[in-house]
Amino acid sequence: MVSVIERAEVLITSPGRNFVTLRITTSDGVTGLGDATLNGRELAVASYLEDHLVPLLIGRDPARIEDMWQYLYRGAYWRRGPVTMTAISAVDTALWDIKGKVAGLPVYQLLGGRSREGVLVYTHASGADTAALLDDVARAQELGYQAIRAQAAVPGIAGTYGVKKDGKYEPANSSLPEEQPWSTEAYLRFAPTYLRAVRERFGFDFHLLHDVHHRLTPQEAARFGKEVEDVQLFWMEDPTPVENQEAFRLIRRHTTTPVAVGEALTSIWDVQHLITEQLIDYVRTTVVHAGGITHLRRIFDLAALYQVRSGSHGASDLSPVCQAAAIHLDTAIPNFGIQEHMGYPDQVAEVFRTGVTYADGHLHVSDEPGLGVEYDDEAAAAFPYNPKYLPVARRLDGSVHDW
Ligand code: EZ4
Ligand code: CO
Repeated sequence: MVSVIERAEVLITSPGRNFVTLRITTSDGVTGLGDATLNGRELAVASYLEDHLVPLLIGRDPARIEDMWQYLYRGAYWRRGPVTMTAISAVDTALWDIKGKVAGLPVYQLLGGRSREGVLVYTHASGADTAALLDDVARAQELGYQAIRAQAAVPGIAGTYGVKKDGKYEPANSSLPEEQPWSTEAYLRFAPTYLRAVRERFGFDFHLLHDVHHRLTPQEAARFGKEVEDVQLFWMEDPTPVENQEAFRLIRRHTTTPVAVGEALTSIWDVQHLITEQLIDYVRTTVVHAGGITHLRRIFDLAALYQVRSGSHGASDLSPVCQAAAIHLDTAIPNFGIQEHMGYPDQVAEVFRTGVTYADGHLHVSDEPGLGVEYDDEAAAAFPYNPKYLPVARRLDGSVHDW
């Protein structure tokens, strides 16, 4: 008897933050997991899966991963978009998990095997001011991190992106979007000073990263990149909003600071121009939002032709299922660059048992078949869905800015 997809369940839980997970079960009793979390829009993906994809999956061959991707992508008629692509990602990831379990192999082996011993990760350091940021960088170094992202609160700008409260950073933290003030002028005056302070105190023997988080115009980003060249950033992330890929050419013309883009993008077509015109250095698309392992591999292969390396998003809204899939892919691909590793609220480990381990600034895959992640339904039931939104940024004159 050929194995077919017998069941597909959409699981929603909130162990410290919301996660949506797809679990596919085959007629042989093999299960696969896929992350389907879209921060602040969770139920839209849950409905897309439950109402529109699950009925299409039942009875199909779980081994035909590529065909399933084409069927769900082309079959939607409507192209791309985060809700559709996150739903497709969940199916794709779950099928890779199943294929690994059926083969008795970890997913990285199915992707061609190991290209590296461990996956270099960067962690987040932040502070309410420069002194607090420096303390947090010291803490990250004590934990062995060799790559650290630095963000500090801009004086007078409450809720600056990326700053921890009580040792934790969770931007999706209110039941309606928090509105936060933004001043580009204040940021441009302040940010170079704390990045310099980090290098003055800790030197150059580690990778320093910074996330601009879409806040600057291309010209402002060019000026910022140029101004911090002496700091030798590993990258400046999302310097300007990415809808207009051509905008990055202006930044490129003015600065040698490397550029990383892609966490909010969902397909190879969204990064095609950025990659083929060599307008970026790192592509940050992820398993969960860019069409699963199948499609992310395609993006990274295109990137390799242009010496663009991977730098996948790995914030806490990407579940341990996405993280495990990312680490398998990062382990296998030739043009891996770095992987974000933000960590999770403590309760997450009660729901998701992951084989991914951290040591000396690197994450490591497990050799369990498939992705190596288990989902505990009983633990998950104790954490019901809890609606949360990302903030909205407003300029000091009250107009909406990119958050
Ligand atoms: O704002 O994951 O680099 N990391 C980031 C994150 C994103 C959130 C959005 O859901 O930019 O903090
Ligand atoms: Co970012």
